[in-house]
This record gives sequence, C-alpha cells and structure tokens, in this order.
Amino acid sequence: MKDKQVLPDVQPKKSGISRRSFLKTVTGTAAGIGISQMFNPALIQALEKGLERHPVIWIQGQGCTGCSVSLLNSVDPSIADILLKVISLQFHPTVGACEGELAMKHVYEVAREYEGRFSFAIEGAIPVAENGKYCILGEIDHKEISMMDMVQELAPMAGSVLAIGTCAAYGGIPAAKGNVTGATGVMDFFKTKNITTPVVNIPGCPPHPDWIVGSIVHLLENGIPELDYDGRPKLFFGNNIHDNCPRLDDYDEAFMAMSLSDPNGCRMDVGCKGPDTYADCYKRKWNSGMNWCVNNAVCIGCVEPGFPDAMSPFYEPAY
Ligand code: FSX
Ligand code: SF4
Ligand code: SF4
Repeated sequence: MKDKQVLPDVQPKKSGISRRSFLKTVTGTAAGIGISQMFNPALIQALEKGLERHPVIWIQGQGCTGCSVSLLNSVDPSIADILLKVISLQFHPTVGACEGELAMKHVYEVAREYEGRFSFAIEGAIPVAENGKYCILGEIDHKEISMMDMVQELAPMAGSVLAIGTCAAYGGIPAAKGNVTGATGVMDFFKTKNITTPVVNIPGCPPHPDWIVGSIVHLLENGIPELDYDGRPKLFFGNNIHDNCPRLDDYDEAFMAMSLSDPNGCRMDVGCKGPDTYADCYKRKWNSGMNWCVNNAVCIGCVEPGFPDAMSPFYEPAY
C-alpha cells in the first residue's frame, strides 16, 4: 500500500539537488530573516541522517487556490525539493494526477493507513450552512462528500492539521460580510465538533511559502511550533510589522509633530494596517526577497483574524 500514490513518486536522486544542498538552501534562506532559530544544529543533524517523507493530505474548500500557488512558488527550497525530500503529498486537488472517485477513495485509504501520523492540510474556509452543500469535494459510491464531511471525518484521524491561509485559519474572505455559506475557520469548526487534533494556523492571503514550508519542517523535526494566541507560529508571526517597519522613523516624526495625515514615507495616511498586524514580511519580503507590501502600497493586515472586514476599508487611515 505504501507505494500507492496519486502523484508520481519521482526518486529524490533525480532532483538535481542533494539533501545537503537542500539543507543549505533552507538554512541559507533562514540566515538573518528570522527562521534561523528553528534550524538549530540538532535539526540539521537529524535531517542529514535522513528525513522520512511525511504523508500529507491537502484539501481545498472556499479559497482562491492562491495559498497553493504561493507554495508552488517556493524558490528556496524549490517546490520540487519540498515534494521530493520533505513530504509525500498523497492528495492535492490542483496538482494531483488523479481525480474523481478513485482520488476520493485514495484519500480515505491514506488516512486509514497513516492514522495518527499524517498531516492534514486544509486550504480555504469550511462552509457549514445547509449541511455543507456549498462545497462538494467528490463522491464515493454515489454519495457526495462535502468539505465539511471530509474535515469532520479525517481531522480526528490526522496527527496534525495545518490551516493554510487566512480563509482556513479564521474564515477570511469567504466569511466576510454577506457570508451566506456559513464559511468557518478550522479551529472554530473543530470547537463545534469536539475535534482535538492539534492545529497550526498559517494565515496570509496568501501565506508566504516560507511560512508553510518552515512550519511543516518544524512540525516534522520539533513538533508543533510555539503558537501565539491566534494559533500562529510565533516564529513567523511573533513580531509587529509597524514596530519593525523601515518607515517607522517617518511615522514617529509625524506623530511627534502631530501631523499623521502627512507622514512623509509612512503609509499610515493611506490606510496602512501595519500597527495591527503581526508577521515578518518586513524582513522576509516576498517573491524571493524582491519586495513587500509596504514598499509600494500598504499592509492590509492579511494575516489577522477578522480580515478582511476588520481591516476595511483598506485605504482608510487608522488614526
Ligand atoms: Fe484564502 Fe487560499 Fe486568500 Fe486565496 O485558497 S487565504 S482567498 S489568497 O488562496 O484560501
Ligand atoms: Fe507603520 Fe505602515 Fe507607517 Fe510602516 S508604513 S511605519 S507599518 S504605519
Ligand atoms: Fe499581508 Fe501585511 Fe504581510 Fe502584506 S505586509 S503580506 S498585507 S501581513
């Protein structure tokens, strides 16, 4: 059963990057940008000894697939290395080669085979209105399986759950005003169903690929990372954007001069939500360190519970 995979099981040696260089890229990425703490010597030794690829079942509900696209854009390490050396992606609706009833059956077979040992990645919110009918993932023996059903059945069997993206973590855009589908985040859903499997929230609309990859590696080697009050790894979401923003001097100057409506380089006047937002974008940056929101726009607080309603309108100054 172990070699039964939805995705082709390409051998790691064909990937063109050795385990050692994979480690180098992971730790290299970490240097100076905040994830170095997690890649401690013990972890590196453990990885060098050989990391068993960890089974992951990834499902998508109410989202835009941006979270998956963000992960697929992981450059350092590459998505190929993540798939070939770190995880064994047993099911993914967008990139999986298998679909229909066969894929649905495979999901349940994997969950049974790896019960208590697989990670269940949930992308998108869970619609609970009308008994979950707003999101049907597939069917087995002519019985429709809703996202709600699948989460309810598989989450208790998983070793851990990753709520990928703000929609999965807190409801996000699908749960915004006008939500007729009962869109709900994973932890809130678990409370209503008494599901106790540990959850790691990896918010962001979409989340940074490093946040996803780093959380998975931490989970495999050191267990559940230390989480903040909102269930996010402190490693990535422990610091306030505003307190660390390169434009903070402009803000302070404007604040002292009581002229926040004209704060020079600071974006407070056009609605920056950095003061209410906890994430490491200010140092990690996006697109392989090329840029980040506050550099040419504003932070809209995409990693926070209540996003987008609590941060809207995005252009409105917070003062
Ligand atoms: Fe949500 Fe994922 Fe925002 Fe989209 O699917 S976190 S809408 S970027 O990508 O769930
Ligand atoms: Fe704070 Fe935003 Fe101004 Fe930066 S641009 S100092 S995060 S309000
Ligand atoms: Fe989200 Fe703000 Fe980070 Fe941009 S800077 S990705 S809006 S948390």
